[in-house]
Amino acid sequence: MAVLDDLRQAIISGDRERAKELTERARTEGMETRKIVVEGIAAAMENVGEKFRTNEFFVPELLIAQRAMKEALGGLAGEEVDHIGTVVIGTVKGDLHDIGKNLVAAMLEGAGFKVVDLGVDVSAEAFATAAKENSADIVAMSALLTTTMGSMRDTVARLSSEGLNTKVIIGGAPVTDAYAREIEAHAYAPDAASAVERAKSLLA
Ligand code: B1M
Repeated sequence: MAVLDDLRQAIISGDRERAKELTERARTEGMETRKIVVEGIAAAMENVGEKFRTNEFFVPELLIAQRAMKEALGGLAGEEVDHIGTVVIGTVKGDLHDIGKNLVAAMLEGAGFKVVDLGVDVSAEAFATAAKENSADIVAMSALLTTTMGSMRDTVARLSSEGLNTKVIIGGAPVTDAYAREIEAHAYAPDAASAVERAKSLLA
């Protein structure tokens, strides 16, 4: 679809205004929100991630594309969809990396979850409070620093000490499946697409 091709291109090249305008146009044309997110916005960011991995893009391009992604998501504001579950997501305490987390959040939203994004530097207490307030099915945590991974353990412990039976999914470059098992998180996902798959299976 031409509008989605143009939207992906606008995000990859970091053209914020065009990204928002194209998202709004896709919506006006009656395209499903999920399709716009999955095939437009998230697909563009996957491409950006790939360019980053192959050294075609560096940090500035990554950040510029991320801003365009946010603008595009803004073009969907106010859209009501039937949600399949609620996810509270954030980057853990002490950690300010949010590009991967935002990608995971966008993919979850595209898959039909209601996503409550707490941003970065999120404490165990803040995760627990938000999980309670939003009756969350899932708490999703991202960490990019080895030094902040411990915060995930603190959050799992906090959710448990507050008697919340919210499922926990974790991810981020230094995080592993073994670590998830060690801290008794319910799932680990290596990338945004598998985060969606794991989250869906946690609802079952
Ligand atoms: Co920082 N940084 N950084 N950084 N940074 C890394 C992570 C690092 C590996 C660079 C390096 O040394 N080679 C290193 C960490 C080393 C370590 O601990 N192992 C590092 C460091 C050291 C630091 C600082 C300490 C640097 C300093 O100040 N001395 C500092 C820390 C600040 C802080 O957080 N307190 C810092 C700062 C920054 C910037 C602000 C400049 C910027 C972040 C901007 C932002 O996010 N808004 C930044 C960046 C951009 C990076 C790199 C270059 C790129 C990270 C990224 O966005 N990747 C990174 C090096 C690298 O990865 N090559 C690096 C693209 C993104 C799409 O991938 O986030 O991995 P990623 O997400 C993936 C998966 O991991 C997964 O899905 C995503 C998409 O598929 N995923 C999940 C992520 N979260 C998930 C959650 C899930 C499931 C999957 O479930 C809930």
